[in-house]
Amino acid sequence: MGKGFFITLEGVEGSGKTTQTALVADALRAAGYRVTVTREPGGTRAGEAIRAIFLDPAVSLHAAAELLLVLADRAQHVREKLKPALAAGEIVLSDRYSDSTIAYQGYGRGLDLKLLDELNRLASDGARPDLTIVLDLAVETGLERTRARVRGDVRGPDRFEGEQVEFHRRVREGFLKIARDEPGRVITIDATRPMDEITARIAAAILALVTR
Ligand code: T5A
Repeated sequence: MGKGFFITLEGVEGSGKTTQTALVADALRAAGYRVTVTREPGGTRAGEAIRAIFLDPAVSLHAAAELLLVLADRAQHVREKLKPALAAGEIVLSDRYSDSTIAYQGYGRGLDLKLLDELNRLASDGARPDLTIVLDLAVETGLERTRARVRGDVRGPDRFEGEQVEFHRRVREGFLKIARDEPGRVITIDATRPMDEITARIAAAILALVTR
């Protein structure tokens, strides 16, 4: 049983993480790798239940309650899904992880960054990404993409999509700061490029890591 690789995709709303997670997983599987695709919040039965509350625009949450919900999701996700898949030697692709907590609850909501580091440590039980891709674009472009999707859908905007543009700008700055601080782990990619070009860049970065 070999050690797996843990890859996270991060970015603002509508930056293409979900699209790219699926496309990259297909590319890696076609190349013969075993891949687990997961997401936060979600990824486990408990996590999907938490996600429903977390995103519901009709549910009002204090910033501290929001934080503790997403950490509960992570604590379960890591132990039930992430670590077993990594122990089985798989490549795990997660659509969001702990950097989202720093960006949204830290930079977005203004919670203390040191406290968030401590709590992330508890929730993640030492599971740190080997590689993180930040898909970056202007928040207005990302929000417009999600609005276009909402228009063709029965559901309305979720609790975060309904936030002010200033909130999303702080979140974006948070992701860019994380990327500047940890260049050895984080790669930033222009999320306005064509989808196939982005997939190729992410897949190449992952293959470079796993064949090192
Ligand atoms: N959250 C999460 C926290 O606050 N703290 C945390 O710790 C964590 C883990 C999750 C929410 O929870 C918050 C952050 C989030 O607000 P979610 O539904 O998972 O909610 O939200 P997002 O992750 O933002 O998901 P979205 O679906 O809104 O955005 P994606 O996944 O980035 O974008 P995607 O792939 O769905 O694409 C959006 C649209 O753009 C098109 C797609 O076809 C799609 O229509 N698109 C492109 N168009 C042109 N060019 C490209 N390159 C394109 N790529 C995709």
